[in-house]
Amino acid sequence: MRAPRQAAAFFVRADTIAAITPLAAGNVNHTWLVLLKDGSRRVLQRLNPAVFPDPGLVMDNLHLVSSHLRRRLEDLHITGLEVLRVLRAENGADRLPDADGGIWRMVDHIDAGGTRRTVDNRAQATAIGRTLGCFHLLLADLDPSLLGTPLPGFHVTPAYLAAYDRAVARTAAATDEERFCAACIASHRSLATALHRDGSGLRRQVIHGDPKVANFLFAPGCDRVVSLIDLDTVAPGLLLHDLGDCLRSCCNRQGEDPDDPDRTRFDADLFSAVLAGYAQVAGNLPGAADRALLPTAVQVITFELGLRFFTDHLQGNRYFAVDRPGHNLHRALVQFHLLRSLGEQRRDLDRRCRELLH
Ligand code: GN1
Ligand code: MG
Repeated sequence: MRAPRQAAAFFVRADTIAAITPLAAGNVNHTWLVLLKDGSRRVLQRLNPAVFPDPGLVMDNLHLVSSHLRRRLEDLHITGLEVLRVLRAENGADRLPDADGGIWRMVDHIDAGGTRRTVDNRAQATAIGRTLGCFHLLLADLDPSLLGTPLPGFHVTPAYLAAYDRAVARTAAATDEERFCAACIASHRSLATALHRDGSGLRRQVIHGDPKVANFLFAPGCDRVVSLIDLDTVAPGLLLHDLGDCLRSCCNRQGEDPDDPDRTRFDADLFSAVLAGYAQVAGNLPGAADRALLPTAVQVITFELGLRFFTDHLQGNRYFAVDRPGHNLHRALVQFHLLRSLGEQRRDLDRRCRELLH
């Protein structure tokens, strides 16, 4: 793997670079902030080849979706939302391959925005809901068959469950925390197929694939969203995958890596706030089948992410980057406590959903 400075120098002249610092961004790719001598900023990323088998396809999807979004924003005269812009080297290339199959790319830094790890209030939750609604609405007319599949098996919950079954057969749960995760999986197995029934009537279109809180950029000091970033997982999928994931993330006030996983709760008021924002913008995009299964979808995606973290823990942390031993187990515990809290509030969430989406 190249050094970041060498990769950055492929996209911008080496003598224009002032500093390169790591950005604590995602769980799978590496990201750096590149400061240029003229004061402007760029974002340098290396796509992890162990996760994305065909990074070129990720780039093609990114171009297709970002240009569609820009065109639609212009057509509809929507202002205030920025779309990620891929930068090209002097020779026109948008990617620099590494020998191991990974690729480097550079994107514009959206100066108007900063990330948050958690949602702190209803206004932020509503702003996120509105932005996701807008994103879905803008992509509703993009032919999904034009996009490749960046991550085979992504959001195929039964396949994650099968992978867990294989992993646990080799490395059985040994500690109390591992046994808690295994028991939680055993009692929620039926969730794996809840969104995977043929002829379900659920809406399919191009979706974001990873609309967690940290991927919404907020204007500094206020509760306005300026961009939805991280378009590596854009692909054909269910509207409910995005809604489920966004709600899973937004309604967990402690975030995905708190000190005390046992205290993780699903916040029903934030659920209403996200849905209210979404309904304002994209109210009639979800059909009757989507609306009926929405609270289930939040449970499915929470279960799925818990499974993914726990399986990765059992397999020796091959997929998600970890900071410390037990990190993926800790992350899995958070999702399973969230799942328990969701189950306890299920009837209330159904009622809120019926009131807000109709
Ligand atoms: C990963 O890499 P990042 O942080 O954008 C993962 C998502 C998970 C998320 C949980 C490609 O996203 O599916 O929901 O972690 N992305 C991939 O934080 O697997
Ligand atoms: Mg991501």
